Amino acid sequence: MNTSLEIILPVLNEEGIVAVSVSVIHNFLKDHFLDYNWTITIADNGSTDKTPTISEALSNKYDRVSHVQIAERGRGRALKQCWTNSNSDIMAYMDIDLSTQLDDLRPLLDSISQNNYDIAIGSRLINGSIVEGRSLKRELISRTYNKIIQLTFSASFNDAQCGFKAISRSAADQLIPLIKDNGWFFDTELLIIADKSNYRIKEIPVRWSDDPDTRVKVISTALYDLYGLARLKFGGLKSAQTFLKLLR
Ligand SMILES: Nc1nc2c(ncn2[C@@H]2O[C@H](COP(=O)(O)OP(=O)(O)O)[C@@H](O)[C@H]2O)c(=O)[nH]1
Ligand SMILES: [Mg+2]
Repeated sequence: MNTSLEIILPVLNEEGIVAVSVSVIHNFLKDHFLDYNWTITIADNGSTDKTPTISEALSNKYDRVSHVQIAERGRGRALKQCWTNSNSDIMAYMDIDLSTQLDDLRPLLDSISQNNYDIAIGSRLINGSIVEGRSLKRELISRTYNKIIQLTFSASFNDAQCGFKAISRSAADQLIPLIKDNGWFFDTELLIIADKSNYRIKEIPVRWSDDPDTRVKVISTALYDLYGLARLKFGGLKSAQTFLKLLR
């Protein structure tokens, strides 16, 4: 039986690109992912433009596309809710601006379905990755942030923040209830707790072409991320690990 797969597309005020991107992703999956039983979910929380109306129209146009509307903002909140409600064997998400080339989806998903990894993440910071158009400011903040994670938590992964990730059903069931953050720190929190609790994380080098149109407030997000790391270091990680030990 084919592995079931749900791809979540988190969106916030993306009326300019959501229709084109969904159509590109839909056609790509139709052509190249016959061996997966895939669906696409557009997850919107907080859009004030025409994104909800366009997303609803897309869910009517394509059988395998659906649209969920979540009351409060936060990309982490959207992923948590969708991953928790999903019935699929694998859940993935990607940024709607398609910064990561879709060709990188195959190794991401197969590492979970074929090679028994729990989580697979796109990485812009390992050998083999190609990054175009990223500003010096984003590049420096990203490298420094990931270095801090490695030094503080001896993490085995190199890029916590790439918007291109997948997780197995069982890992999501165990890990998602432990993730406190509902915003941008969600990814880092998930990865650190998983890594330190010996879940298997596969890092896939990606080809990333940066879209300068961003929802991220870079400086305040970086400060908030540091606060999140401190929260994990001074208690949060330990309590999550204790809980997981009881569970496994
Ligand atoms: N559902 C949801 N999606 C969001 C939110 N904030 C950002 N996104 C989406 O997250 C993805 C990455 O955002 P983007 O601004 O491209 O981040 P960047 O590439 O790091 O600058 C895009 O698909 C956004 O529409 C949010 O609060 N809720
Ligand atoms: Mg982007």
